[in-house]
Amino acid sequence: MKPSSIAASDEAFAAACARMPGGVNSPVRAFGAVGGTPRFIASARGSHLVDLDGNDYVDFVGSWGPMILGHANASVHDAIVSAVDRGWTFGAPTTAETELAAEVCDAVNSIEKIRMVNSGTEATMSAIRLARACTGRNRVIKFSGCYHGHHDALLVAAGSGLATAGTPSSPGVTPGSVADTVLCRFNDLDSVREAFRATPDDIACIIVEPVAGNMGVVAPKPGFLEGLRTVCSAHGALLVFDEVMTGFRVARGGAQARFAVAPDLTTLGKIIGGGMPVGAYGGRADLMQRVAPSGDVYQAGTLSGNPAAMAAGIATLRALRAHGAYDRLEALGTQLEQGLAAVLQKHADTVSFARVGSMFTLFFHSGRVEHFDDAMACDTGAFGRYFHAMLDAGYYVPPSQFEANFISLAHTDDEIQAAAAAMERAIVTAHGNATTR
Ligand code: KE4
Repeated sequence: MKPSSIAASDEAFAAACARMPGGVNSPVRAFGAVGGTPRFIASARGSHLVDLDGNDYVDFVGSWGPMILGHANASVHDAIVSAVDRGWTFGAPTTAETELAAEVCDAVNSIEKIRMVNSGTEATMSAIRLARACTGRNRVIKFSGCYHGHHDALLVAAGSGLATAGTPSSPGVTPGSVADTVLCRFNDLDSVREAFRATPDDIACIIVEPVAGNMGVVAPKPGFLEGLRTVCSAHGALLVFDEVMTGFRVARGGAQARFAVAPDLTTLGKIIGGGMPVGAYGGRADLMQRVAPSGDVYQAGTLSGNPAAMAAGIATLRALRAHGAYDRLEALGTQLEQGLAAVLQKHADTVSFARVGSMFTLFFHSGRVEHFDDAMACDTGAFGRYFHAMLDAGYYVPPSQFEANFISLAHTDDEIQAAAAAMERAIVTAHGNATTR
């Protein structure tokens, strides 16, 4: 089903590019990795997006994870409107902040106290500052291919070899700001042990996506997360789980519940804001007490905890308490994977599929993707042809090989079955003659 027209998106993109870098407010949205015109969205409801030209898409991006209930969910909508009717930000405490804090703390056992911020980037930046303050140490271990937002210390490219000090991955990030950032390889405990051997007493924390979602979905190998816990405890370093994507996604208690590994600090975002700008960091009370004003670790935010955003998050997390919500998400993910079994077997030499619960990635790579080196070996040209075949068929999937797809509670069995069939056709198309877009 070719779109009837994308003339309105073309026009809107030209106007946007005249005013904003790349015509977007976050790079991945610009279709740079896949080519073509980004679709400007006019509206969304449930599992569907509609673009300016009236083309309808089944959505597997879900605003990059927050829309786990589906778009324009009635209870979330009503909660936001009700909050807005009372005035939507005061710069003063409200009970809504305590309500959302309680929802999160009650669901995530390792979080005894929490601080609301406005994005995942703010959450991870603040968590690292807190870890350094609480340990009196400087170095931070992160993993190649894991993304924790765009603050300087973690915008680090893979240096040569493993467990090496990273190099800036963006102009404007100074060598000094990444001098204490050490890069290891995801799913490779030896690279972590090597880092601790090099500086056993100066590593403040390890920050990790417990299920990587930013190199495509890469699950932790058995023992990996447990190994990080052990090595941190042995060296007095803190374990920080960046659950901005996995929090309330892969389980109500997050990946830490699914994999039964308790971090010292957790960062959150996306789903806890229900589509409004919310991030958070939290964990052991003795650590969180160091955050101003109860402690001396400074962090602040004009709109942190604003009641309209809190209302969206509270309504979303309360809706996720519904009996069977996560069983349903798991069932939809399983249905999709089973629907792909035949094509994945037939094309096992060129594609593989990774899924944890309701987040998944189709890799144009043979065999499991276990770390960033594997992900970097993907055939991104084939992925681009797959992407456009899906878009033309009415499916909005992430415009990059290195992202996660998300299933929501608004997706129906029929939509999942049809999506699997569309993915099968798109894989065949992707392997066809390479065509320019
Ligand atoms: P934000 O600052 O974008 O709210 O969160 C940063 C962040 C932190 N940690 C993890 C694990 C994340 O996935 C993210 C942001 N995720 C991307 C999607 N890969 C957001 C999409 C975008 O950058 O436009």
